[in-house]
Amino acid sequence: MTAMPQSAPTPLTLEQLKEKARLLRIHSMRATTAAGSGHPTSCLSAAEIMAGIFFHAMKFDPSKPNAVGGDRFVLSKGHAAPVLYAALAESGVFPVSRLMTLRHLTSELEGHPTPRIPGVDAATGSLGQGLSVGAGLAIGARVQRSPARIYVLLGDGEVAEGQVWEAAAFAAHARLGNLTAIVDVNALGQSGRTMYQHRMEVYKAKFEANGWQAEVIDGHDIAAVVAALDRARSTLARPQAILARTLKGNGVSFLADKENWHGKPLSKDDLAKAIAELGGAPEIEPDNGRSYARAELPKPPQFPPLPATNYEAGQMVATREAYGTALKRLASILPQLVAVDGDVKNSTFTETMEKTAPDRVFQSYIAEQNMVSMAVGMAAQGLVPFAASFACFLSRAYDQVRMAAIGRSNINLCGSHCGVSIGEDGPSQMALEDLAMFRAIPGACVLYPSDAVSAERLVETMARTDAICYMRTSRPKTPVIYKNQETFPVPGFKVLARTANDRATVIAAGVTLHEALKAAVSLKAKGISICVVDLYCVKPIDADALAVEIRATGGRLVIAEDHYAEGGLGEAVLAALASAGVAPTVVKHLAVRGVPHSGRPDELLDKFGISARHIAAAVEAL
Ligand SMILES: Cc1ncc(C[n+]2csc(CCOP(=O)(O)OP(=O)(O)O)c2C)c(N)n1
Repeated sequence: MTAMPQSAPTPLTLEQLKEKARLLRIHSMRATTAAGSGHPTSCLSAAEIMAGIFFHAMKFDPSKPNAVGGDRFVLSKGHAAPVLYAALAESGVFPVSRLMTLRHLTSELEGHPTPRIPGVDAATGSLGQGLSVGAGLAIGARVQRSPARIYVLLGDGEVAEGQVWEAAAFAAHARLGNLTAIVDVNALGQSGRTMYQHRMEVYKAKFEANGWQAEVIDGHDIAAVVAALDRARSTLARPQAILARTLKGNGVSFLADKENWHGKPLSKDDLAKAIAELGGAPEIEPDNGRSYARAELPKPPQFPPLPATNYEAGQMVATREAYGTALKRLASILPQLVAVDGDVKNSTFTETMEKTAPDRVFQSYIAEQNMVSMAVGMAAQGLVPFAASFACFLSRAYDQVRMAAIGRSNINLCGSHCGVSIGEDGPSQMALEDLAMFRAIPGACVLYPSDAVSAERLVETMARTDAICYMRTSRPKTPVIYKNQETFPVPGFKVLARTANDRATVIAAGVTLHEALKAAVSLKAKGISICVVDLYCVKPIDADALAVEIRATGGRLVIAEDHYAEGGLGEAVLAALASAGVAPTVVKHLAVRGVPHSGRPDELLDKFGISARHIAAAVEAL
C-alpha cells in the first residue's frame, strides 16, 4: 500500500503550543457550558498533552484525517471528547464554531467520539478499550506498510480496566514501536480519588513490567510533553508510555484538583470567571449549521468471487473447519484480509489460514476483549478483520462488540463450539446465548451455516458486508448437503424438503437442521411429510418469504435450535413473522432449557429435547 506523504508542517514554538493548550481549555469549557453537560475538568487536565500530540507530534492531513498513512489518535477516555473536538477544530478539520453544537441532536459532535466525526476511528466512551483499538491501528499500519504512528490518550482511573493490560501486553509482545500511550494521571476519577492517585512509579512499573518504554513527566509542562513525544517517536522497537502527572481542572483555580466536578459543566458566571483567569477568549462566529459528519466510513473492498468449493455430497466436515478453509482461500485473493485468534486457532480453524498467510494472522492470546477491539482498529486501517474464539468466550467481549456497532465498524466475528452439541467439555464451553447477543447488535448480520458449502460461501459474504457480521460454527462434523455451486443470499434461507401436503414447517440451523432432516425421514416412514427450512441467516430474515412457507403448511411451525430458548432462532423467526403481519397457527419451540451437562453430543441433543426424535414427536403432536 502506498503511504500518504508525511509533509512536515512548520513546528510550533513552545509559546505557540502553550497558546493552543489555553485555547483547548477555553473551547472545552465553552462548548460544555453551551451544551449544559459534559466533562470539562477531564479536558482541562489533558490540555498540554493534547496540544503536544496534535500540534507537535502528529502528522496528518486535516482534509483527510483518517487516511491510511496519516498518524492517528484514539481518545480512550472518550468523555473528554470536547478537548478532542477542540484539537480537531484548531487543526482545521472543521471550524471552531462547530464546537458550540456539542451534544446537539443535529450535530455530529456527540457526547463521546464516534467515527462519524472526521479524525475519529472508533467509538469510545466505554473506558478501557482505546489502547486495544490503537494496537489494531498500529498493526494495520504495519500490514499496510505505512509509517504512521498511533497515539492513545487514557485516563488514570481508566487504566484499572483489565483490557488496558491485555492491550499493553499484546503491544509489547508484537513490538509495536509505532504505538504511544499517554496516561493523563490527574488522580481523580468520577466519584473520588483514583486507586494509585499520583503514585506515578506504580504506573511506570506496570507499563515497564509489560515491556513498554515508560517515563513520567509533568503533564502541564509543555516542554516536557514535547520532549517526551519526541523521545517516543525515536523509539522503534517497543511501544512507549508517557505517564503525565496532571491535575483535573488544571488552569482554573476553582476547578484544579477539586472533587465533585467530574461531568459537570460550568455555569455561565463560572465560565466567565474561568475565561478571565485564562486571559480572555477570542470571539467565536455563530455556527452556520453545516455538518462535518464523514460522508463515508471505511467499506469492505471489492474482490472477485471465490471459485466454487470442492466438497462431495455427504462428506463429513465441521462448519468450523470450513470457516478456516474459507479464510485461507480468501486470503489468497484478498490482501486486506487479516485474522485474530485468542489461542484457539486449532479449534476455530483460523490456523488453516495461518499455514498460508502467517503474516496476516495475529495472536491476541487469551484476551478476547483486546482481540475484538483490535479488530476495530484494523478495520479502520482499511483491513478486513476476522476474529474468532469459542462462541461462549465472545460473551466476555460483548461490550467491545457493542462499541464496535456504535462505531459502525465492519468487524467479522466467528464463534465456534456453539450449543450442547460440543458434548463432553460441558456447559462452561457451550455457547447457548450467542445468537441472542449478536441479534441485539444494531445492523449486525448473524449467520449460522449447517454444512461446509454454506459456511464457506457465507464467510465470503461476511468479507463483503458493510456491517458487523457474526458466524456461529459447530464442533461436530456434519454431512455436506449443498452442491458446490449453491449460493446463499443474505437475507435468505433454504427449503430442503417440501411436498404439497406437509404437516408442518420445521425451521432449524446448524446441527438441528440435520436432526430435522433425520426427523423428516422417520416421519416419512409413518406417512407424514414436513417442510424443512435451513435458516442459515438468522439476521436479517426475509420475513415475507418465510411467511409464504409457513402459510403453505397451514401456519403449523416447529423450530428446533441448539441455543437457549431466549433470543435465538425461535424468537428471531417469531419476531420476523410478527413484522410481516403473520401469526403462526401453532408453534412448537424446541430449545435448550436449563443449564446443560457433559455428555456425548447425541445424548445431549436428546436430553435437551432438540434431537430428531423430539422434532418428529413435536410434528406428530401438531
Ligand atoms: C467501562 C466504564 N465504566 C464506567 C464509566 C463511567 N465513567 C466515565 S468517566 C469515569 C471516570 C474516569 O476517570 P479517569 O479515567 O481518571 O478520567 P478523568 O476524567 O479523571 O480524566 C467513569 C467512571 C465508563 N464511561 N466506562
